[in-house]
Amino acid sequence: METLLVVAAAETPVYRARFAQAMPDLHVVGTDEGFDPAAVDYVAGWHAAPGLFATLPGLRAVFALGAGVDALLARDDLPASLPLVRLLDAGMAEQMVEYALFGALTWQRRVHDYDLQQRHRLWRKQPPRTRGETAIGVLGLGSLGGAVAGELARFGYPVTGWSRRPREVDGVRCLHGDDGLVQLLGETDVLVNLLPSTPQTRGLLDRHRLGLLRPGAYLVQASRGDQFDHAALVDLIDDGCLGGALLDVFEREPLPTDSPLWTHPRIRITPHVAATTLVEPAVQQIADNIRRLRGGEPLQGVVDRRQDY
Ligand code: NDP
Ligand code: OXD
Repeated sequence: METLLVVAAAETPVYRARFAQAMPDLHVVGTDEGFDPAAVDYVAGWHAAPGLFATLPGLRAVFALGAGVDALLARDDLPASLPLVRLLDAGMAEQMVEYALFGALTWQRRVHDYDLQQRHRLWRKQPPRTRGETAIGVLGLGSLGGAVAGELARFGYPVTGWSRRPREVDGVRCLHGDDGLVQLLGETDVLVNLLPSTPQTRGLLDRHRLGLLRPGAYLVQASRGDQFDHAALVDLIDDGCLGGALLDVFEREPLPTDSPLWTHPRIRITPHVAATTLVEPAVQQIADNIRRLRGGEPLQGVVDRRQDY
């Protein structure tokens, strides 16, 4: 019988039980109990102890319990020949749509302006903004970005998306390439970043590129914290060039308590919860992939090691 090792910190018992139920023909073990490393065929998890994969000689595939695989790719115990498989949507796209919509509405309905006024008991109407005049830019048009771009367009926002290769998303103007990025930034009021963290995207939103956004624009940063310049963001907001930001991800998580981002009146912080992995769809997707692997069928969500996502 094949063995699946679950590595999911405090959630290990929950995943272990659910995998065992979904795949009775699989021996499911967790890092919270004793297991024979030589017997492990598959790992499903995140935050595996350093070096763990090197102790599993029979490992056939690693299934990430998340969409982003930058942390797994940064490890030195995961050979490039081993299939690394990530979650595709698995209930996260719907949550990400809600998060991006929350950011778009925060800018459109001037939530930060009115929050500041409320602090001063100030009753002052600001000029209204319509959805039609709120230009949304979405960086990344994959499982999550594609859903976000499409749903925000359906909600009535003019949406432009950007990807590495040419893409088509219903109702969305899709751009690619360096010129496409410059064009998107210059026409965007609300920028939603859903690019994976790769050598090409780390530091992408630097001072120069953030400065290309429309005056007063808003950043929704939901992918990874190493893609934007924190200090430049604060400076640009303080100078009035940008209107604020909704930040879910940071270079260091938890965000250190002395970070100035915590107390900035035009920055809203959430603790990496824009889209949370849901046990049921995650287990179903991984179980389906294990069945595919056994049947010699192609797996869904295999990471392209040449592109790092
Ligand atoms: P996908 O791999 O499905 O999509 C990635 C998109 O980014 C694709 O459209 C891809 O282009 C584009 N892209 C990648 N590299 C570049 C580049 N150099 N230039 C331009 N476009 C590029 O990823 P997901 O949508 O599933 O997830 C996106 C990210 O969201 C994850 O990597 C993770 O970091 C983050 N995330 C955050 C969560 C949170 O709670 N905050 C939860 C889940 C995920 P192309 O279409 O051409 O391949
Ligand atoms: C993910 C995440 O990548 O939670 O799934 O950030």
